[in-house]
Amino acid sequence: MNQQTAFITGATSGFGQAIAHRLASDGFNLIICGRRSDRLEKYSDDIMKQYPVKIYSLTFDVKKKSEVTNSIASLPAEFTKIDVLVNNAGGAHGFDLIQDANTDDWDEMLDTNVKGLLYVTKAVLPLMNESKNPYIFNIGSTAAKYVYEKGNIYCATKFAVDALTQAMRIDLLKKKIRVTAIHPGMAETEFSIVRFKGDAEKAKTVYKGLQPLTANDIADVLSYCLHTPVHVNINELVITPSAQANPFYINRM
Ligand code: NDP
Ligand code: 8X3
Repeated sequence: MNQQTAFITGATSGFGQAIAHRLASDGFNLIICGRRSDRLEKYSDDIMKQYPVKIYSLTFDVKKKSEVTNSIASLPAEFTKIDVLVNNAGGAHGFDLIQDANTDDWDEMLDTNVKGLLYVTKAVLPLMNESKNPYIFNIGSTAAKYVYEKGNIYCATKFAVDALTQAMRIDLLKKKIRVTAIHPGMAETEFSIVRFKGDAEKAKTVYKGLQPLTANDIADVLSYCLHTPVHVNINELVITPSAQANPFYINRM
């Protein structure tokens, strides 16, 4: 089989960065995306030094429909057959009761986690038509399964990702595209730093007294799903640290 290509959003940090490394080690060529182009260039160089793969960086904001469409339309010919789409870009902005929240934070989460995922999917799908093993991963969250205090809009966006994953599995059935939702629990990335608007100390307290998931744990699981036989579709995986049963029960030492 020719070398396959994976398109990964949110590859400048956390899960996306780890998934890029993992899929390069699995032999995939990559299209890595994010807004921080300096990081994309650096990670691209780092990965290509380690693995014999080709990488193309695309800098765009998933919230901006025309940026998404134009960036994907600008891909050079050798990157226009895509096998794997990883919809990972996203995050939480603010941690407030609904009555106290900043509505700009709501827009940021709804536009990124829901509409951004849809814009990217719509633009990438035509490039998956020739793939022999087309696969879409949507990164949800335990917040797609449980609503917790002050999670409100973030949880709503991840419930939407869960619903959209089910919708894609139905609508793309005849195109033979496998679709999997990966729903992680507590994982130490830049997620909490972003949620708490740059307050790294506050972000650290989220993981105090427990061993959180790492980005590599999620990359390993995604790679496992991808390497199951093509007649197998793992619909969803909910993955927490061993010290977390769900958002409400956490065993801190
Ligand atoms: P990070 O903050 O480390 O990474 C987020 C990534 O998303 C970055 O690469 C960022 O790139 C990208 N991104 C964010 N907004 C945009 C945007 N508007 N346009 C383009 N790219 C964007 O967090 P994680 O790796 O933890 O998060 C990845 C996904 O996993 C998110 O969807 C998050 O909700 C989800 N998740 C995280 C969990 C956790 O505990 N860490 C648990 C469950 C789910 P850049 O800023 O360069 O644009
Ligand atoms: C991130 C995990 O627990 O903050 O999606 O919702 S949590």
